[in-house]
Amino acid sequence: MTPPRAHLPCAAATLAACLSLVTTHAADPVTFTDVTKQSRITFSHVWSTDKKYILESMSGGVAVFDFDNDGWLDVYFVNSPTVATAGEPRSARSELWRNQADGTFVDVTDKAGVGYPGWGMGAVSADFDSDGWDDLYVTCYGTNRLYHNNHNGTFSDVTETAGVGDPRWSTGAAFADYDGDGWLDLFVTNYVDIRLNALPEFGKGKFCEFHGIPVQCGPRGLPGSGDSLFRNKGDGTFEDVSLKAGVADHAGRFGMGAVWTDFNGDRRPDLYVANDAGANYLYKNNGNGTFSDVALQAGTALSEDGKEQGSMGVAIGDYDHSGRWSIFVTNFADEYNALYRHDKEFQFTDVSFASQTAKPGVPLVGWGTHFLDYDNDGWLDLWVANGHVYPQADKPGTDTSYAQADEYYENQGAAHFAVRALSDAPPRVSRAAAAFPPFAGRRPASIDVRSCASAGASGAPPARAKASSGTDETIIRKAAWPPAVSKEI
Ligand SMILES: [Ca+2]
Ligand SMILES: [Ca+2]
Ligand SMILES: [Ca+2]
Ligand SMILES: [Ca+2]
Repeated sequence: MTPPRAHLPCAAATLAACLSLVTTHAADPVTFTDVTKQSRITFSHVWSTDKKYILESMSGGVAVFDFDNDGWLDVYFVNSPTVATAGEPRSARSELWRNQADGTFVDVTDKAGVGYPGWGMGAVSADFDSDGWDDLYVTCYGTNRLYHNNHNGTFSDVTETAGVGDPRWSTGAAFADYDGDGWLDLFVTNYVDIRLNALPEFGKGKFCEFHGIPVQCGPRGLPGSGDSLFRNKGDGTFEDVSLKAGVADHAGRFGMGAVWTDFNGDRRPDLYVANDAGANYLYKNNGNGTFSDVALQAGTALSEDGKEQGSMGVAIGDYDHSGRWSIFVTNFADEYNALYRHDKEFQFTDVSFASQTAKPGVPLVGWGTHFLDYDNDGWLDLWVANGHVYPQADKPGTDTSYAQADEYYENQGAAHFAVRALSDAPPRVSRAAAAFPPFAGRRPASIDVRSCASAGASGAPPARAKASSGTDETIIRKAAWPPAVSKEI
């Protein structure tokens, strides 16, 4: 058991809210309180009003990690410019906020030297060099950044030496030791192949309208980008093994969330990749440095009726106490969020409608998601961050809105979930969500960060880390587990 404590590790947030979860005992209803103001975090994501380009709709990830090893989780917010400000390298400042262990945070970005990674999308932390200090990887439109933690509050950009820049438009990223050599390897999803000097014209074309209203173009109709797997050589450098490992994504699907999980218990992490507007990948680790995509036969590639869905976020968890990791995937509006129950080794059943998680998400655009036992009843519940990509969705005739309420689903323990309202959270345009492990402030074994583009899962310890991205508003919630029911992870 985790010892009781008076103060819990506060998280943070942006324009949006920092939501705290407070329960008194397992039977009480969950309530959330916005503590952003008290946390003193003032980060605000840069945004364009009209979002005329898909490039402006995907950023806003967040990483939660203890960069200074004081036992308190700190928060890194990713920022990005707009197309109009793209030529100004300092127009968008990403920020690192240090947890002061009293419910407040302080901006330590300038000293840390992590304010301007580029056109940031998401971030993930992991100790890639096994020196005991978590490092930071930021996915970008353009070259990604690997920041080495110097143990003194500063970071060094080691991207070039490490060889993990990947100049394409990257969104999700996740670390795991896929080959069992003791060194964390890095998988990166890439999204759309798009150039600033050749952007598709707003509202022009069949993939550039929504309910008859002109909107940004894509991703359908635009070329996709392949993905990358970088093998950690243990000497500060990585080797691009995407092709030989069989995860290069020759099809050029629009990669978003990625999460490593050992689905069949052979101690070799497998990989799930959520692809926007395309079939998702489930890469089985063959144990010899290669992977096989078994998503179609496993039943986790498509919707129940065989349609490609606009997948963004992924959560992994044993929500039904079966001893197997199941998969939850968030999708676009007019699609349902998919819950794939893991029945046998690499055999899943889509139980979205039966579990009652499907319908509530249909009008919404789902992004970051987590399995998390909010009410400490022993059953993993679900959180989904929602928000449309088109500000034009607020126009009459769409039956939806740009800002959308996040959702959480209470696991009722009989393979059913009930959607619950957040009492303290107005609708927003959310992308990312970060779960704070029920660890009462101590450094967790694995941190889970998610976003528009990424995935991961609380309650499931599958991956060492995950990345994410989001948009204008990044929501982090503070999860405070009552001491009486705190639990180990
Ligand atoms: Ca800290
Ligand atoms: Ca390190
Ligand atoms: Ca490795
Ligand atoms: Ca629960």
